[in-house]
Amino acid sequence: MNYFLTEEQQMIKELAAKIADEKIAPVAIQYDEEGKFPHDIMKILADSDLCGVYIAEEYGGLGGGILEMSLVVEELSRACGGISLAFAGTGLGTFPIILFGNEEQKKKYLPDIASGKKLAAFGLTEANAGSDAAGIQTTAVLDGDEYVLNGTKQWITNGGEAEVYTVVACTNRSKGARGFSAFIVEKGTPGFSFGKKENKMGIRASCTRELVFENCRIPKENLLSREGMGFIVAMKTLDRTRPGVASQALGIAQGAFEDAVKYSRQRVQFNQAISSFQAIQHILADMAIQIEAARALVYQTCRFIDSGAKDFSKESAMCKVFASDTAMKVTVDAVQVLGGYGYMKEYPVEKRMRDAKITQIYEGTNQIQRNVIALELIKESSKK
Ligand code: COS
Repeated sequence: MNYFLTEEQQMIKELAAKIADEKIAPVAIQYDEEGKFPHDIMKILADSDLCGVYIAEEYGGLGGGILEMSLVVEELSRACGGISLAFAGTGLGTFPIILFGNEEQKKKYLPDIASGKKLAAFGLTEANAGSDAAGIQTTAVLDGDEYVLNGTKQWITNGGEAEVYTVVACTNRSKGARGFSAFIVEKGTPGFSFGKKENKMGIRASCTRELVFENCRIPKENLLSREGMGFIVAMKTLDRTRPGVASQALGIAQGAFEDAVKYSRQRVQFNQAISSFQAIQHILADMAIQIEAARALVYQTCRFIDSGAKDFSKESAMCKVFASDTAMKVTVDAVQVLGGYGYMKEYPVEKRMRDAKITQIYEGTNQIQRNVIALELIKESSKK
């Protein structure tokens, strides 16, 4: 399908694809087994100027938008859904600064992220605040010229590896969702430490840790936007980054599809390649249909967001649901096409299946996405 990418978008996609094929695919299984964080791959992305594709040129980026970011995530995820997350998780941690940072904050943090010198992470989730994001307990209390943070964030992508953290904490409990505020916290700040590295089913090359704040004092200049805006910062960030999760899912599905087609042409049973059997052909055809439909929805959503649209929570949630459900179905079917070999660790499809699962869960479960979509539909209908 021709998606009429601009020359620059095509170049970005091809560059990411080359890195994926030459540098990531050969090490993906090893990184998964060892749970190794891909600092070396991030260095390659940095040297190729890809770390800042979604950051404005004035802050050292390439000046692209959500589509450019998603093209990179898709291509990297085609090789490894875990390694790609060092890049995508940094996007999640950076968007609060892009969207709500003042000039000083942008100048201070964005150039180092754009150059790949620093990674970022986003701290919202807590042990008792997952889908119910408004249930967070971490507090930030203004004391003189500093905020004092206390609490623990859970399952934070790039936790411990990133240098820049955007963190949501409660500044006024009585105000509910309007009582949260978002802050930038730097690694190395006294009182800010990390929990152990989580042992995960998939995306094992990505690093997931707790962020622990114990009387952690940060300058009040690190407040993003103003007090009370933390929930909005989080929601507006997620509206922009959920297409990135969709792109990760899309890339994982594409990789599994390519594995399945290749294997079906090589594997001989009953004296013929199994690709000649209609039972296999129909599975491959269904995979291709779902992947192309997901790609069309993801790219169009990205373009809609990049066009300057005001409200796109529904579309963003739709592409995240559709692409992640597609990734789950396609990767399970890819394992089926490879049969016993698909179940073995020397082939990458079982890893792709494990990697796919998280895309239905993080940045808001697919059940939460369906809630968001339904509430928007009802809201739109009531206006007619
Ligand atoms: N953009 C702007 N504002 C938004 C918004 C959005 N996408 N979504 C909600 N808001 C605003 C609402 O308008 C409301 O504002 P007012 O206080 O002025 O009325 C406020 O935020 C609270 O919204 P709401 O009442 O809908 O909040 P809920 O507590 O019901 O939660 C959901 C809404 C479930 C959608 C939210 O908690 C959510 O997205 N949960 C999933 C969190 C998630 O993705 N976690 C993963 C963490 S990152 S890996």
